[in-house]
Amino acid sequence: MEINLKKLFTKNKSLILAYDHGLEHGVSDFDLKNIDPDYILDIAVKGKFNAVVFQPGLAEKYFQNYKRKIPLIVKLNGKTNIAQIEPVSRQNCSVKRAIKLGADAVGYTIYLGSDFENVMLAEFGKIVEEAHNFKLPVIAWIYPRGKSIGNDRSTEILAYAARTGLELGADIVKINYNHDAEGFKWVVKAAGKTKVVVAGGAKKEDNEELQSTYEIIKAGASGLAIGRGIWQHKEPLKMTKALKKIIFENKSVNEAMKVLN
Ligand code: FBP
Repeated sequence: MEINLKKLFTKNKSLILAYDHGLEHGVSDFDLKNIDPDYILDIAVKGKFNAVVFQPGLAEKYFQNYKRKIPLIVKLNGKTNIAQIEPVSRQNCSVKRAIKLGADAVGYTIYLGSDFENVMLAEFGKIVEEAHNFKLPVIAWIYPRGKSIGNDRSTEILAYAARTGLELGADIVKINYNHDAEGFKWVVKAAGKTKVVVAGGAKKEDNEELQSTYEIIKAGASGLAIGRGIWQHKEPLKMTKALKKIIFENKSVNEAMKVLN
């Protein structure tokens, strides 16, 4: 079945604003400004992001005035970082509830290689089936993690993560980048027709952020699903503009840096 990804892409590329950190990391990522979901929605709309990612609670309480202003991706699972156990993240929101909340796509995290990966793989399969019945795109965050995983950023394991997204029917797979610019071409290849977007990670220096983005785009990835690198930035809209130069306009790092200087 062909799933229409048009809403989430511009010229076959995508820049998504992730904001599920309040659950995943707790409030330690936030300051007085970015703890407020309205601040994030304002950036998402003014920056013309391809979508914003929320857990269902934020979607319910903050997104409702933003319907049709910005596409919404509702995360269907999530966990805190408090329990020091093998990583597992169970579904907390149904596809139907996500649709009621205005979702244009749904997301789900799989900790590949965890003792509990079987639970997440099975749950994800059901989500893909249900979401695709509603023609809703599905995004898999696939993070190799847990005691069986040695190096969670090796090119081999990232390619496995990307491939897992394809095998399970994800329309988009969100993975980390390991700064192996050549090797990442293989990672993207492994994802086949599933599109690859990359997580931002902890906020970096501007030129480092732009350089990584340049490399992943050159490797064939479709873009970023970035959080902290934008909303922890002192000028989020300028950073957004700089990233867009690389993602949508194929500009160099130097040209993108001009936006920030
Ligand atoms: P960042 O760009 O801030 O890294 O956000 C991407 C993201 O995947 C979020 O959607 C998610 O909450 C977080 O990273 C997960 O972080 P971790 O790798 O620490 O589990």
